[in-house]
Amino acid sequence: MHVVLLVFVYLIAVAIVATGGVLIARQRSARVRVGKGIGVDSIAEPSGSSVPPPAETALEETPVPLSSGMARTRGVVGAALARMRLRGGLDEAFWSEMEETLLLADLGLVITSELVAETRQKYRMTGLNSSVEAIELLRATMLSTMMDVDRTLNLDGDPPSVILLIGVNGAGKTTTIGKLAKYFADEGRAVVLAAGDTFRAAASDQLDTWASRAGVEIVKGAPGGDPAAVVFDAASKASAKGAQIVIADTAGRLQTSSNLMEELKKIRRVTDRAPGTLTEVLLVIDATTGQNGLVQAKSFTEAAGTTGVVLTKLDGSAKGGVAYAIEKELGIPIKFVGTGEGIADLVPFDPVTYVDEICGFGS
Ligand SMILES: Nc1nc2c(ncn2[C@@H]2O[C@H](COP(=O)(O)OP(=O)(O)OP(=O)(O)O)[C@@H](O)[C@H]2O)c(=O)[nH]1
Ligand SMILES: [Mg+2]
Repeated sequence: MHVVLLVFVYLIAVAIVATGGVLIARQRSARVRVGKGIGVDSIAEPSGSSVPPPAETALEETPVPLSSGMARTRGVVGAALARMRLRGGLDEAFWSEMEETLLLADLGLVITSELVAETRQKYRMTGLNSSVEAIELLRATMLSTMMDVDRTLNLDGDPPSVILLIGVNGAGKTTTIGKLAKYFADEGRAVVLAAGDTFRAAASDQLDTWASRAGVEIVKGAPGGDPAAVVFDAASKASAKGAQIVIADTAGRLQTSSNLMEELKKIRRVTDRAPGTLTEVLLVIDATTGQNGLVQAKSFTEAAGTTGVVLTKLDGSAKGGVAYAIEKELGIPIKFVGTGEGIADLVPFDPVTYVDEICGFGS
């Protein structure tokens, strides 16, 4: 009887220890995923750095590379062009098919026609009749537009460097800010985020969570307050604290809304008067919007002087051709690409990988 009782007590003890372990593990993972909230109105101290780095952090911090992020484009466009390469000789239909295939990547009708015409002209000069040569010339033609572009993020001038993110609703501005903040923080730079989206109620809390995860500071304003004033305050705080970089969020807006585009101009003007230097105005474009991204790029650049594009959600799109269209037509460099929702899923734009995936030379 005593033995049975002892075994029973032992089993209960084992069960308690096991359940406690699971709960502790769950709490740890929740802290890592969500991060600690920052409950200070103006400027908050870094908190993410105190979180121990368990295995999940390492997983989360492995960026999805550009080639994997372009899997959909490769599947639709790259695969078709790779098949065309194997064809051998070519005829008139080959060029129409090349045009139709590139249109699937949403390069746009005009840009696609120009690109195919240019490739075809170069091809005529080879005197060959080979589909391999033709697709290789397409690749070379695309690269000749994209290779010699300066894609470095400008941080020159009096510190802090202010980086402003603009774009339509839901493009990925706030998420990109979180990723950039983490990137700079990992490099050992002091970063202050400016919660310049004072329009949407939950926007500054969302940025707060990213600040916490990246372990950087944040300056917030009153809900409905002046976004330009928030950016000014963040630049002033960064200057006072000796922080090198300010990354400013803005509310999403349609490029057709003239009032909101005027507001962007004001943010720019006020930032120019703030301490530091406005070094980058990054337009965030959702790759799934395809050709509309080109329209957005034109309008936002007229209003706010875009210095570079961040193309987000390329992982969810086969329409990444808009990156080529933007560089070819507007000459605005694509600087970064979003390849996923994780904090590390922001990679520098690499034209060789990009063109290879479109033309079917990718892995
Ligand atoms: N798959 C994928 N999702 C992304 C990427 N970038 C952002 N997202 C998602 O896109 C959604 C919108 O992102 P936000 O950062 O809130 O977009 P926003 O431009 O700040 O939106 P507003 O402030 O409402 O204008 C979120 O669900 C993000 O997780 C990316 O590169 N890949
Ligand atoms: Mg946002």
